[in-house]
Amino acid sequence: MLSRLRTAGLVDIAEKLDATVRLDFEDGVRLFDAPDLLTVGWLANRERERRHAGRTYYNYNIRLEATNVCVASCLFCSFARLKPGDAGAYTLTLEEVWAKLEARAHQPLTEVHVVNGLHPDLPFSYYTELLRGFKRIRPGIHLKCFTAVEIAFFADLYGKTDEQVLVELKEAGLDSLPGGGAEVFATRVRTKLAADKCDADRYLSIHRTAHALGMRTNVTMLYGHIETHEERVDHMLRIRQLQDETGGVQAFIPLAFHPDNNQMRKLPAPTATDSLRVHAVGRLMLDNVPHIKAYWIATGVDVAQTALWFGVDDLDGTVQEETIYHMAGSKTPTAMTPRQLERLIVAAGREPLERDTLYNVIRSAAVAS
Ligand code: V47
Repeated sequence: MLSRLRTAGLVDIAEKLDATVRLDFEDGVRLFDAPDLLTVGWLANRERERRHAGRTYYNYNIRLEATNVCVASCLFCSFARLKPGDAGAYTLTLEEVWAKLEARAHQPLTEVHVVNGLHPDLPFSYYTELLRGFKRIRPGIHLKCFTAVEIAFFADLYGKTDEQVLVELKEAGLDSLPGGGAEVFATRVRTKLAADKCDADRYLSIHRTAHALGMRTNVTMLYGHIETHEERVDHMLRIRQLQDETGGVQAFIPLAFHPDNNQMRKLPAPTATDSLRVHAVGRLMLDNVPHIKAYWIATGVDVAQTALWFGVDDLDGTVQEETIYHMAGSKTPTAMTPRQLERLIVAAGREPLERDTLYNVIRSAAVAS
């Protein structure tokens, strides 16, 4: 391997990793620029195995999107509709959203993941009642709901501080925050793609506050559009900095840009090799974040499975009811059963473990081929 590392120009990075010396900004850019993807992947896999050996996590979850009405006009979004009444706009009643969870009474779900549009007219009680209803239906279920962007929007709309919003949602049953809305932190990209969203500092500050309140969060990065390698590394380093402060980030989730039915449809989707590389560099740069997740709905199932040798130790979960990516052109199934996930993991030579949202192991599967 030494000669391969030498040819790839990555010996010094391998040595730093061996000595547990942190990689810096330039190292990150070099990992993106190095042509030899397999060597980058090999390094990332070493870091993955140091932390998790072959263990690979997934959970039994459901995704619900209560409304797609959204005052923001993010260029990459195919899901949102600006106003109630616009073609395709929907807002479910609380009873309709709860009914979706009730319909899954037979499934041993452990998590509900909710992301909504930024709806201008709903009362705050819609969200608190939504959470309370979920807990009434399934008292033990973990509620991973509302991105930091939604928290900022609620604070501005309802005249509360970010912390007040988080406290009130927590009292109503919120357990953790999903990682959506991070997009790319660099101002150049964020103002072009997602001008209406809260800026990077506020996104990170909301995660900081959530951590101080005892909640865990995930952080994403939308890649494969107009961002540079430098901007990707900058994004990762801002997450690393937050994590040094709080330790509350559970997983980093790169999200592959999907170009269908949105204002960026002229751009191609990222390639498989780019997807593998982003996950691998994420593992290498984010030395303090425990898990790197390949969201199979975004990467595609085959790439997610291959990524288990490129730094990834988590495949999200069963998902079910996904719309954001399928409206943007994802060709994956919208759901996978635990058995399907386990088969994928075993076929990749890894060990499947069903986890809850906080990475407590629920079941270690012995899966037949
Ligand atoms: O923030 C929207 C992205 C995110 C497109 O926390 C798009 O466990 C690609 O955050 N192409 C929402 N991406 C999804 C999300 C998520 C996913 C999986 C796990 C977790 C977690 C969180 O979806 C948005 C945005 O970055 N998105 N449109 C698109 N056309």
